[in-house]
Amino acid sequence: KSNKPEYDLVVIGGGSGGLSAAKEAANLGAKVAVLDYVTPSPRGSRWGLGGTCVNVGCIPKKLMHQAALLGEAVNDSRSYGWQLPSSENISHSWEALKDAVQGHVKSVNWVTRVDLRDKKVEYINGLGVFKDANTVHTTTKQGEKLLTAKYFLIAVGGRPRYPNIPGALEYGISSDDIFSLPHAPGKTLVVGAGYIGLECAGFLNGLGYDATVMIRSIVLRGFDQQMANIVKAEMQDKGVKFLMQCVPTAIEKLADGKLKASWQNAQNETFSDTFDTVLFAVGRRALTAELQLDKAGVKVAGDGEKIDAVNEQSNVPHIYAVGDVLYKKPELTPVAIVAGRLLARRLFGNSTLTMDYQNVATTVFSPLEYGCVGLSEEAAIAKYGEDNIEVYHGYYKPTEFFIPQKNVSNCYQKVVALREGAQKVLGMHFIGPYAGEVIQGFAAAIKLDLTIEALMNTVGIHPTIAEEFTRISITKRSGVDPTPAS
Ligand code: FAD
Ligand code: NA7
Repeated sequence: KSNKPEYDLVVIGGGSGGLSAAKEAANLGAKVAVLDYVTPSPRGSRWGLGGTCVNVGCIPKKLMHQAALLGEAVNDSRSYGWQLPSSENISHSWEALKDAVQGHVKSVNWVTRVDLRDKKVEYINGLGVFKDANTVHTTTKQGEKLLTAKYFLIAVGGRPRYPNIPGALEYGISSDDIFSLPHAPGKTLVVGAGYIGLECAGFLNGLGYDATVMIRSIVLRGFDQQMANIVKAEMQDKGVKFLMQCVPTAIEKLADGKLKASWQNAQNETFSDTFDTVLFAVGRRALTAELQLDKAGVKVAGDGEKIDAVNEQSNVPHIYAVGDVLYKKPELTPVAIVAGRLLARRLFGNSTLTMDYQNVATTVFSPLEYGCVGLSEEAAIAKYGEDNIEVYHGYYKPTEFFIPQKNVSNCYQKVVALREGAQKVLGMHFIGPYAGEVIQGFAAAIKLDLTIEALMNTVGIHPTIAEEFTRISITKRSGVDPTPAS
């Protein structure tokens, strides 16, 4: 028997990053296997091939956000002349939405499987565990299997955390469960104010459910805090409730099946209320403990969990990592996809191109979306000093908001730039409809060293909301009121 490894590349985790690397490697002629296994959530939710984004992340989230936006559009449309039945006669079916979303997810699972087959990537539905630095062990329906490879790629992503309080695991749900919840969620408590918590509370409120967000400290840690608080203000205007500086202490099930949530505030005062659903969005845990990394000699970062890789390479030279499992890298699908693809090209395609993790654009799909790229105002000040930063900002009024008299008080944009010379743009922030679509193109401009001068010399597309960025003129330093006159 030869000592040559069976595969060129074994990928552990068939999500955004793992699949991208596997397919690119196979395209370049490598012999590749992908292991993907989903451990059911504490509530028993399970799903197919494709990872978090497709099954319990970006995709079902965006669809439910869209469902909520359509509810708003139904109301707006009356003022545009649509003759609709009275509001009491318009209702929304959670079951119909859930079925449509799950139908789409299943079709993506299927297409993903076919794609792997076409590209000659072997898919193994089993949990991968390192046996040693050159061997991964797995158990499938067909039995036990040992896989040897020249290179390994850890792309296991993460799963929601639960707070360590009585009843959390038994009665709470997470983003792993909400998109396939068989019954309407009803009155919901969302614990956590990261983007996942806000997005879930936003679409639940938009679909007509009573939604409360419990916040331990601040909203959207890591994001520009002025923008984060405008996102919160708009959610409040739309009816979402916020419990500030509170942490949950227990979840109990009452005789009528409802959930009693207890919590305390910063003064240690205790409160409780009943809910139909309690959704935890308190962060995610990287799935490295299950891998037995010590057997392969792979070290984890200071957080005891993630992998601190350099150009996706771990401390063991032939073992790599991409995606959410990476330490201090943006946890976003396109980041995992691009890093995986570039890595495969370096391993099998003579490429030297490495992943640029800077200036990655992202969007919070809150009811009024928040898109951003680059530095927040506070990060720019911390890096360059207040005297060296110019912040341009302004409120704006989307044309389509006038007729239905929608709330424009939270439509706001901000450009953070260096103060000197042509004023290099460091960050762009936009709250409004289609914020992701607005920001994407500007992200390319920032990669090409966009300046305020170039932005001001760009001719807008009228009437759009994206053109607002070409009309910036008011600096925060000037103290001029950034509210438009009409
Ligand atoms: P994953 O996609 O999580 O894939 C890892 C796979 O590996 C999973 O299938 C897992 O079951 C499997 N696995 C784990 N351990 C093993 C093992 N030992 N053996 C075999 N298989 C294993 N990103 C965006 O860009 N835009 C968004 O709008 C967005 N919205 C989101 C909304 C929600 C609710 C969530 C939870 C996430 C969202 N994300 C979004 C983040 C995005 O989903 C992740 O960044 C992305 O999926 C990470 O890809 P990955 O390849 O690292 O891991
Ligand atoms: P985030 O962005 O890590 O946010 C988690 C939120 O939950 C945040 O508001 C936390 O407050 C809060 N939190 C964390 N632990 C607790 C406990 N025990 N009790 C109450 N509140 C808590 O996670 P998401 O789930 O939104 O997103 C997952 C990942 O995707 C995230 O890491 C991003 O990088 C991408 P805090 O601000 O810490 O006080």
